[in-house]
Amino acid sequence: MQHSENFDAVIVGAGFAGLYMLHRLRKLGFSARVLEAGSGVGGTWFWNRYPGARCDVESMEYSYQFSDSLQQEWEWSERYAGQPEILHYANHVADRFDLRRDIEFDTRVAAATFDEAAACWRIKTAEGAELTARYCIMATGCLSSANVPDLKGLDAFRGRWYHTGHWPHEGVDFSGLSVGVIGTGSSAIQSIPIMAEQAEQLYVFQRTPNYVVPARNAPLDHDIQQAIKADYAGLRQRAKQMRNGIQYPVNEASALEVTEDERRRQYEFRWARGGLSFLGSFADLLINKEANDTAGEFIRAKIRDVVSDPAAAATLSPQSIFGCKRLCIDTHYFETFNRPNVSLIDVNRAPVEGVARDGIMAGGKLYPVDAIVFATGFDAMTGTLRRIDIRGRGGRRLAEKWSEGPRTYLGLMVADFPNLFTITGPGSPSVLTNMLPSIEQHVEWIADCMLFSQERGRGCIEATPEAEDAWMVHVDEVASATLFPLANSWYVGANIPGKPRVFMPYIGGFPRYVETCNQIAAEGYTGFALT
Ligand code: N01
Repeated sequence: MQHSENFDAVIVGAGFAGLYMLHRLRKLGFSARVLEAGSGVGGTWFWNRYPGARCDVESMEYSYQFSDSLQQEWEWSERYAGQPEILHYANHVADRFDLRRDIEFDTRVAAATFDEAAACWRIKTAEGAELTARYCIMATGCLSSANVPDLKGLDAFRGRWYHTGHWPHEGVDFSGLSVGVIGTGSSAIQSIPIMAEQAEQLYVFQRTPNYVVPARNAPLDHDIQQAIKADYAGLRQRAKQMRNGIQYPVNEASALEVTEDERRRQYEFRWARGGLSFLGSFADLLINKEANDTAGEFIRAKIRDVVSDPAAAATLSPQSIFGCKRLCIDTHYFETFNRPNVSLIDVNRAPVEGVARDGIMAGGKLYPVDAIVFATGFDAMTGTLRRIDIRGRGGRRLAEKWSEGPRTYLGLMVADFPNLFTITGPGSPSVLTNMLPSIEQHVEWIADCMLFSQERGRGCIEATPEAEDAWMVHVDEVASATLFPLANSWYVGANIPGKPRVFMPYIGGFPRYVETCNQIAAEGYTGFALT
């Protein structure tokens, strides 16, 4: 890359958000350059190559809709696409729309500084290049900064260790090895059954058990796929009416107003159907604790049915609020704990003390392992943005502004940071929705906003502090009307020691959010100032 190149926009990240942003801006005649830390496109699907990595949103919905020919021509092979297939799709999109020529790979953005005099962003890469751009668009993803616990002794460990979010591209063969997995979130729940088949011995270190429903993954029948494609617009439209942007039947009844038989029938129906539609079993599951408990107890009974050792079943049974952490979907997760080569360690009873040369120390005991897998998640939503040295007006640092938790207007812009956009930023529905439609909605809104600003003299557009304050109050209000903030989830930063406890995504629902964004744009970008 040449030094001091100048663009209308620099886009950080070549995942699904960055790819579409580039395509959209190009079509509107903006010059844009994407900077990507990895050596290929795909973002989360480029990095998360752990065994069993798969999307929990069905393939026909976890895909772009901006191009009808793209969605008509692409054939998905399974109900839920696996990581290799999604990465293949991202590469197909990059080639089909000739995106690579404007993407700089192996380039990590270290700093972005707003130059007030020149009204542009100066973006510095870790490799020493500098670019200037009127707009800086963060397409950095919500789950892209790995959280590796600071374990004493890890440096001296004689084996190899891995994080699920930075899995070696050549894969890992655990055959004949003793392996320790730390964490039991979505990534662990997908990878543990596969690692258990390979490894000689698998130790699973669990801090918090999770609610898990079966995925019921299966090959995607060609005729079913064709039938969906015949009315793809209809499916997309129905999905957009859903709170989380994913289409499934929602039962409007209260879990407490039906008979016990009817309640069980409804849960069994969802359990057999598989996937996230379990969340649609009853209308009050996520707002009424008593209703919520009925779903929790249904899943705990399923765990007791599957796991033959009652003590292990009890340890695997979550007591937390159902659905207020990301619901996990599995293929044979609980069954795996019936295998003779799998041991479950409850770190609440036997805290992990550190890593010794030959294994993991927990509860005063050495668990001998040849490899450690950290399935310990991410510094979600804010981690990546805070790690880049972003400075706005008056040299104000974003990390400092967000020291008590993220503050944005609509999850799209931050007051004092003109012409800086965050795709699916905190304060937007993002991780509570199907990410693909949320990304598309943001990309299109941002592109329109840039056009609006340009047509009025190519100045700066920025969120006003008042609009940001009011939006933050609203984000907090809608979250407080649900049970979500009560759960110790990464939505509130509970997984990262010292992270301020703030419910970060917007939980008012995708349709309401989209309507708000559209209305604000139609009114001439209320709450934004052209400067
Ligand atoms: O991470 P997580 P993930 N000592 O944060 C534990 C998406 N995703 O990578 O719950 C011991 O969920 C931690 O314990 P606790 C999806 O949105 C989607 O699995 O904090 N344990 C937890 O058990 C998902 O929600 C898909 O008490 C420690 C685990 O590590 C998000 O990514 C697949 C620990 C981390 O779970 C993140 O999922 C995969 C410590 N020091 C991911 N620190 C699908 O689409 C953390 N833990 C299916």
